Amino acid sequence: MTNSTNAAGANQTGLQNLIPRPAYAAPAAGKFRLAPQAAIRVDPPSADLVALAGYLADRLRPATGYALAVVPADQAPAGGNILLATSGGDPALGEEGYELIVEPAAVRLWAAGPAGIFWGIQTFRQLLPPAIESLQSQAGPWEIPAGVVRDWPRFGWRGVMLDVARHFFGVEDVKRCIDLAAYYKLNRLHLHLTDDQGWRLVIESWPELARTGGATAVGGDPGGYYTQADYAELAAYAQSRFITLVPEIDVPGHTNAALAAYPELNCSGIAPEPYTGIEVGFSSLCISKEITYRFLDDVIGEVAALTPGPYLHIGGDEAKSTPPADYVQFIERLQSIVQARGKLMVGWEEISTASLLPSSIPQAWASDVSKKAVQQGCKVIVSPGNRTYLDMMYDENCPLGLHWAGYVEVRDAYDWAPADLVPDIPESAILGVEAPLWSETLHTIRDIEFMAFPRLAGIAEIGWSPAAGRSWDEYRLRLAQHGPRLSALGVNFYRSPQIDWI
Ligand code: TNX
Repeated sequence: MTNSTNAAGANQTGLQNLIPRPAYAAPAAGKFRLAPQAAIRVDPPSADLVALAGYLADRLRPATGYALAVVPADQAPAGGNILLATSGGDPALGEEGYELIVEPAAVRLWAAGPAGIFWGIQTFRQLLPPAIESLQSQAGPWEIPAGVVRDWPRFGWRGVMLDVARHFFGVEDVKRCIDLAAYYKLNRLHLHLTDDQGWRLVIESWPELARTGGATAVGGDPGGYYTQADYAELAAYAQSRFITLVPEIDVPGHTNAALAAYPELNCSGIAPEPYTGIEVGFSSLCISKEITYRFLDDVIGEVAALTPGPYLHIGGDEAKSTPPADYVQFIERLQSIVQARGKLMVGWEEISTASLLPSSIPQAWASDVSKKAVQQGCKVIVSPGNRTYLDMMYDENCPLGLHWAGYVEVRDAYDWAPADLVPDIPESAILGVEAPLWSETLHTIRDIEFMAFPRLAGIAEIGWSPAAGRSWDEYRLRLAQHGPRLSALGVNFYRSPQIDWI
């Protein structure tokens, strides 16, 4: 950011407290005050922009109590109003970039397309006082400091993963995760839908997967599953927040729930007991049986048809009960199935030992094996366990989480660079970052919030913001200012002792 300091005690304008830190921001003199009669002008009055204006109005109405009418730009003056415009947006800012100009007289938000407008709206929300996020009416004034933000993302993949298999989380919980992710400009929600302990999506051609496989969860807790209508609703909700849903069907390991539902998927022909522990690596689909591939084609076919986004994650991790040669053959055959269903295959880093299409995407989490995929022309998602795993305990007193990858305090999750992980994986081979939240120890949305926040905000910044000009020392000051925002959003966040919360 230019013309601004961010030292403790300096005059903190809203522009200096944005997370993710924008590519460019410059303060100007004066303030814009949102007034009761303000309107949201759209140019052009397309369905996309009218929907985005409605989304913005919905965010602002509860706290302000203002009507915030949505009107075509040519039917209301600029003065006192907020403009959302794709006509005249600068294509150089890219599909997700935007320009926000705040002047005392008006607010103008431009982008080449709707995604940029959506991310610009998140910036605008963060410039308003934290109380704007309250669902109860609050006293204003609703002022924001004047200035200019020109902003675009560093990486195209800015993800968060939720494990709904170890414990199940319903549609409303997932929608809340989507909304909170969007606030920090994340654009991928990876849903880990299947594992040893539960199968969470109805597959019409194999109904016992959800019926039997969905009944269990870790610790004997209640299971659950999404109907296909639930799943479609989540995908559409994510899309309305410019987040692409990435479904994961984890094979060939992590499959006890499927193997328990269908004995014929086992090499022995005998179904195992349902599993509610938290060990990994003991289950495998039967690589040598043809029915395994009919099963996969049916499952992948239904999931692909339900999924609007281009990606389908096939897991592939910790297949310790699948011999390595079988594993490679299996992944290569599965890659053809995913490709035939029109999707790009994503898999955990272990898939890198197979022969991959350059469009297949490994997700690095524990080793440097993904460099084998980079050598094949693939791009990688980085999710290092000791930095991005939101299920790692913050410290030894953390009431939730695991610690096999170490304790991950807020600084650990923020103070690293994707290109520094593996020398053979340069930034040009990195698609982006993702923070997985595994749910062995989590039961409620409050638990999810506690583990995700505030670490997820830091991961989001690594995904969005240029490296130049940001550092832990200044980030921790910005993050401190987000305490009241997270509180107003009702988020049960971890009050890390590394942050001087205001
Ligand atoms: C490793 S990361 C796993 C998951 C566990 C997680 C717990 C990865 C691809 N596999 O099965 O839930 O550790 O932190």
